[in-house]
Amino acid sequence: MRTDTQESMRPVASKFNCAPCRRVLSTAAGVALGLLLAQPPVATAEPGSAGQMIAVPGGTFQMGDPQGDANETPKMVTVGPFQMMQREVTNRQFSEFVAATGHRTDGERTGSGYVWGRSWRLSKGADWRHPDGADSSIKGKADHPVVQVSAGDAAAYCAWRGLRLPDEKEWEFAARGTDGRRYPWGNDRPFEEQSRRGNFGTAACCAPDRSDGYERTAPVGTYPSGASPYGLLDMAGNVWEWTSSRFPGEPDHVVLRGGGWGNNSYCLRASYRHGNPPQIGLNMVGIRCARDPES
Ligand SMILES: [Ca+2]
Ligand SMILES: [Ca+2]
Repeated sequence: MRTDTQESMRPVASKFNCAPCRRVLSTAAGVALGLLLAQPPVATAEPGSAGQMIAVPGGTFQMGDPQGDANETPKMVTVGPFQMMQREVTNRQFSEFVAATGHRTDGERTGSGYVWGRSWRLSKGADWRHPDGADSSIKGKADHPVVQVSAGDAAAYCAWRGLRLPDEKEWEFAARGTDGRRYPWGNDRPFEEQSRRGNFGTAACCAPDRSDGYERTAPVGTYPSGASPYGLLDMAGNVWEWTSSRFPGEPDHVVLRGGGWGNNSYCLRASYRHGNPPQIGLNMVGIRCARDPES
């Protein structure tokens, strides 16, 4: 069952309705989720420019959220061990891929990409080098996450690095571990007591918040207090991340996870699911790669 929350990411202005994004999670419910069981990150050195890979041990966890959307009905899920990039793929990293392979993104081929204003609009000339439209650029944003990449572009990038996209079970496990926490850092809201745990939007869905100095993307890893139990950064916010999973019941849509710079706390929850057509790029959607453990 799809909801209007999911429609909020769809690039169809007439369908835009982010009302569910305004849902406020009760503090009592958050507290009731219990104590957190933080686990130290286990990092493995990564040669080249792929960035640091984090070893995620795998295990069994409750996927979903009883207070979330209908498609978040909790169920017990087991994932095997894998590794995942500590940070989102940056413009610098993606430019290395393009320089080496000549890859042209779907946005470059079609000559347009979706840009968020008060709604999603298809912007001529928007692509990964011009994330917010033809007149924008990535100058000074080498360490910001690459955006305006399709699911195919994301998979091609990961493959070039010898990696792959995570499926959504792996993604959710990496984001929240096994203790049922709502967000990567725990159950506290993304911004409390001067501690900002990610790059996200205002409480009034779905508007960017420039109070952190970043109206749209921020350099990857800017918010260390938002780390997941395994030490992954920006799993909530900054940019949504493509997975390799098809959206249940909608095989033409691919699951995105994590929320972005324009979303409020409801959409930043580790269990929140959204589906998009795989061929489109948006200026709030990026890449994080995974791989199987080294044998
Ligand atoms: Ca911001
Ligand atoms: Ca993210």
